[in-house]
Amino acid sequence: MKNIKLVTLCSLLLLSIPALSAEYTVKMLNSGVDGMMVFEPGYLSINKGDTVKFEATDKAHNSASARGLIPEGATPWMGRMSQDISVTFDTEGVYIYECTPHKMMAMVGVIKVGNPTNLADIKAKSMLYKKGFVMNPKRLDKYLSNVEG
Ligand SMILES: [Cu+2]
Repeated sequence: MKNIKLVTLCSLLLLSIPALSAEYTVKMLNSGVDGMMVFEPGYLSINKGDTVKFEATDKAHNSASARGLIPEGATPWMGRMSQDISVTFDTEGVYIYECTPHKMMAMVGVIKVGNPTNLADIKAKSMLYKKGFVMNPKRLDKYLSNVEG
């Protein structure tokens, strides 16, 4: 009898795991708290298995993972212009993403999923990436500074 109760309890615990994953929303905006052409919030700290919905609040934006600036083994994404896209993060680490037409204006964002084991690598690689920005050169550094080592 005791064993049956234990098995039941374990089953209930297993069933409850998916309910723990959360969904976040990041807005694509022409103007926000961090300036013109921004993702808001531009920095997010989430857990493995959580989902982020990039919302086309303003039009003519998209969300795409920055080439080579996501954890090894993670799946890249490329949202369509002016459309929402939901991305579930199953690989831990630091991700940089961008709006394809406004990357030059530093319309970029950072998501930390669980343990940021690739932070040093991302910081090093972002040096070259930032050279493509013609405005808001400090924005990406500001977001990256939120990632606790
Ligand atoms: Cu944009």
